[in-house]
Amino acid sequence: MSSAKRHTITAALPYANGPLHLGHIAGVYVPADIYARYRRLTGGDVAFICGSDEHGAAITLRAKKEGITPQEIVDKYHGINKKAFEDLGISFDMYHRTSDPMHHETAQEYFKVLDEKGVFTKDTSEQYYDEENDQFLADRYITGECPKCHHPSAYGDQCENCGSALSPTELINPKSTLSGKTPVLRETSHWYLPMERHEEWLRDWITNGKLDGKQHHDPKVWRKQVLGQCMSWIDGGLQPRAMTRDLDWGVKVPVDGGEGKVLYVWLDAPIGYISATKEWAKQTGKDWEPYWKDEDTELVHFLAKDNIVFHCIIFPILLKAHGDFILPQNIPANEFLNLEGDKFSTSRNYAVWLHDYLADFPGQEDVLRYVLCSIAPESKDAEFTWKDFQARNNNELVANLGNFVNRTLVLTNKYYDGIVPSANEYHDIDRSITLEMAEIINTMNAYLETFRLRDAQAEMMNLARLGNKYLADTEPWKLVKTDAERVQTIMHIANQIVANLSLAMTPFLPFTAEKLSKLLNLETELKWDELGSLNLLSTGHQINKAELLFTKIEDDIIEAQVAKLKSTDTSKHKPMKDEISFDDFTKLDIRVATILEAQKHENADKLLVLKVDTGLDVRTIVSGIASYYKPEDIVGKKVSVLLNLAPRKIRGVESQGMILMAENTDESELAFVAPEKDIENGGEVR
Ligand code: B3M
Ligand code: ZN
Repeated sequence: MSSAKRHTITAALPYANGPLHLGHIAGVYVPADIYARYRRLTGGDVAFICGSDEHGAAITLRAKKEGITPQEIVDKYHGINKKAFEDLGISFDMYHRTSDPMHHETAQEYFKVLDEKGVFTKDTSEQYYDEENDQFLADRYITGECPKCHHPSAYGDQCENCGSALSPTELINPKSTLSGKTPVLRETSHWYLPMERHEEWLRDWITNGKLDGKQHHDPKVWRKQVLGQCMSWIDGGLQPRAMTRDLDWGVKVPVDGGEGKVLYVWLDAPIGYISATKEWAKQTGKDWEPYWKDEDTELVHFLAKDNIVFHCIIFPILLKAHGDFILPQNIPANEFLNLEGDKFSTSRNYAVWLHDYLADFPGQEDVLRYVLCSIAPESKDAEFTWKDFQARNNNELVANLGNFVNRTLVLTNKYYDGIVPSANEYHDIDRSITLEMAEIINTMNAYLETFRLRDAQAEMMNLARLGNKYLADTEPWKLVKTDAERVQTIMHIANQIVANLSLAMTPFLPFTAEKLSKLLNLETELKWDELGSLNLLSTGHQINKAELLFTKIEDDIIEAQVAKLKSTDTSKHKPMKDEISFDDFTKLDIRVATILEAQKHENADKLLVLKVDTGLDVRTIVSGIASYYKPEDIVGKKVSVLLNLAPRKIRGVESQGMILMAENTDESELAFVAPEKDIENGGEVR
């Protein structure tokens, strides 16, 4: 049992650039919530902290894509995500946001302390620059091949495939994500964190759990893949890392020379945990500082593996370099959850969104919590399938947990009008229940203490299995006519197991725990250290009528979800348009043509104005291909032109027809559609 007086538990701040999907929930938020609830139940003074991460390229790129401002993007998704967490019972004490002025002040104050302490080095270097968009490129503004694992689309600051932290100049064949073009190099200056200076203490802290010569934590309780990723990063050689950016959206650099620059989002966001704690403390009349500065506080960060390096290396350096702050005791990062054989993908819209699940499965929040905890990717990537979701609900929640509780409550109402009967003489089987229950509870607690939440939940379910087996072995429904006293004992014990279950399930299934507490008519909250007792419900206690805790999920519901997933997955071609007749097609007059001239549209960056020889005439066509082609590169190219499209003015220029283009669904590439042999201008496409 942790001896810490206080528990500061953080969950990675989701970017407020889109809705949450089940991969986020399984990887970070259900595990964090289980742990926070467990710590509260065991009497801990808990600060469970999260909020929206509202800066960085992830936000501004999404805003650009949706044609709205970054503030509008974060306002939209902060609200959606905050409500979705609440509806799933993720019990944050504070869900804050990094666009809040109080966070800006906290982050700027923190930066000034580090700057005054000489923690940073100031350096001028060549950085990638997109001339077309007049912007330096960092983080998600630039993409290229990862130098470590050769994943084709790593970001400028990180490869999400192998987790490596990168610098843009390390990328192979870099491209601007704004223009798609190869960027140029330009000089700029930034504040750098010389991480190599921290290698020695970091190595000792991570491998031995030691800090400043004292035992800080037990490294054996850290997950192997976390240790592995940290050590490969340290062994790979820590590099200086730019902690400021040439951007206008973010926390402004608060010292001279910082004009036009903001804090790197991975400097700003983790400080968001601290500012959120300050906000919580202000709202609850507490002092925030012990939660971040007192050695007697256990600090734990919940996150997914692509955030390990920021929480195990960069943020600890920033915490230690500041001097006032404690370091995390554990970072139980999860691996990734995949979906029906593929990766979750926001950009491809390939996901089960949390808000969709909550709308489609009202009252079944705990089913999702249960399934995601059951398959949690604690040591390796895991898979969510709708079939497995259905099976776990029907075979485990309904047939095991729900069935045991229902049988006990129904029989207690049937035999005793809902009054818990007395326990008479114990048989061996009764005595063994106490022992088996104690063993299950001890094992569950041990798993909870060491962040093995999936195994802890499985132990909780073993309580239901124990109860079902007890009823099956004692068969009170057969004895009730011949041995009433014996049945009283059996039903007394069965009710005690149900009461233990109602308490043990609380961290995992909070909604069901509350419902069951009402069915048991529990006036006062049971205490966690009472778990294992066979006297939680005193003889004579009146329980309420039985109600089903879970309901079977039928095949048609699952089939509809699978179909929905396939239909919204934009990566496998957009869904086919409505069927047309051959006559409809013959109305289109498509010809082979040649581009004679090409120039940029003077009023629109994305447009080119083309002079095209169609074999019948030479005409002007305006085309939205400026992001993919330079005018000088396409003169003389063969193209296919839709001739008989009604002429229309585009930004003041009349366009007479349309150039046919082929485009990847994710808009990663676009190309002319042209005959693969030399067909003359005017040749018909049919
Ligand atoms: N916003 C989550 C991500 O990388 C990131 C976490 C910040 S926690 C300080 O998707
Ligand atoms: Zn990589």
